[in-house]
Amino acid sequence: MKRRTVLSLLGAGALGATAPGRAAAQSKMVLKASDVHPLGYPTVEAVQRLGKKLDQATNGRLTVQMFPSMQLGGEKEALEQAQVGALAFARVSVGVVGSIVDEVNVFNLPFVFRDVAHMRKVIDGEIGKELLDKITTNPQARLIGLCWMDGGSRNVYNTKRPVRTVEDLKGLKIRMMGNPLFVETMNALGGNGVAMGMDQVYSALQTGVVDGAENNPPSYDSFGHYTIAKHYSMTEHLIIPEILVFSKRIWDGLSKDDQELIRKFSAEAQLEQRQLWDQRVAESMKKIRDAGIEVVTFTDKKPFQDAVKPVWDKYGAKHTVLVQRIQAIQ
Ligand code: GTR
Repeated sequence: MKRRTVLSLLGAGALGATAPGRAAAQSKMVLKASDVHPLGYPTVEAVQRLGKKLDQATNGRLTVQMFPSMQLGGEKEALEQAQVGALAFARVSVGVVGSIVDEVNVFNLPFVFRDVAHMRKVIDGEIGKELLDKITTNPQARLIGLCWMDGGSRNVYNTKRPVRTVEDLKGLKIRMMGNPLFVETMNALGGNGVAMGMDQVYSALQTGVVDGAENNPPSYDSFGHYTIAKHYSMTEHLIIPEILVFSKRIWDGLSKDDQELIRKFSAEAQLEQRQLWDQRVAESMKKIRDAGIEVVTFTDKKPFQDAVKPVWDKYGAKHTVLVQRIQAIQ
C-alpha cells in the first residue's frame, strides 16, 4: 500500500483509532502497529507474536495489524500518530522518545552501559520499570510505556575510510537520530553530526549528503547501508534499548482487563525478542563479513569515552543519581 493511502486511512480513523469510551471496551478492534524494520526483523516479529497472543486470548476481538518497513514514515511520525490515536503500538528507539520524555535520555548517554548484558539487567529491573512509568505518567507524552527490547550496540560506518581512532572521524558527516544529544555526541567525537529520520538515510548515503551513519549490525545489514558505506567500526558508543509504546488515547478506551493482557504480553515480548536478537546479530555479522566489509575492532575505547565528556556534562549532570544507580548494577 502506498504511504499516502495508508495515511489517509489512518486519518479517516478507519483502522483502530477507535474513540475512547465504554462501548469501545467490548467491541472488536484492530490495533495498528508500526516499525521502521521489515517483516522478520526481531522487533517486528516480537510485536507480531504479541498480536497473535492477544488475538487468541480475546477470541479475535483484539488483533494487531503491523505496518513494517517505514510504511507509515520514520519514528518521529510514528510517535506523533500514536499520540493522536491514529496508531496503537509504536515500536521505536529510545533515541526519539528522549526528545519527549527527558528522563529516558539517560539511556541515550554515550557509554552509559558497560555492555549489552548490563543494559539488559537495567531494563529488566527496577530502573526499567520506573522509566516506563515516567513515559506513561508524563502528561505531554500521551503515550503508555509498555516494554523495552534489545537494540544491541551502535557502531560508526562510512563511505570514505576506516575509522580506527577518534581522529579518523574528523570531518565526516555522520547521520544521527533526531535528538540533539546524538548530534552533540558525534560532534564531540570530532565528526559532524547530522540529524535525520531513518527514512532518508539510504539516499543521503548514496548522494553524499552524509558520509556515514551509526547503527547495530542488524540495522546496518537490513537497511542495506553496508552495500554503500563499507567501513564499519565497532565503536559501541551507544547502547540504546528499543521501546514499545502505546497510544494513551486508545489505551484509555480499553477495559482494565484488556490493558492487563497487553501489559502481560508486552513483558513477555521483552524477553522473547532477546532470543531473536542474539541470533540476528550473529547472522548479520556473518553477512557483513562475507560481503567483504572491513570490520574495525578496538581494544581500548577510552579515547572515545574521554571525547564525549562535554555531552555528559550537559546531559548527564541532571541525572546523576539515576546514572549512579545504573552504574551500580553488576
Ligand atoms: C535502529 C532502531 C530503530 C531506529 C534506527 C535509527 O537500530 O532499531 O528503531 O532507531 O536504528 O537509527 O533510526
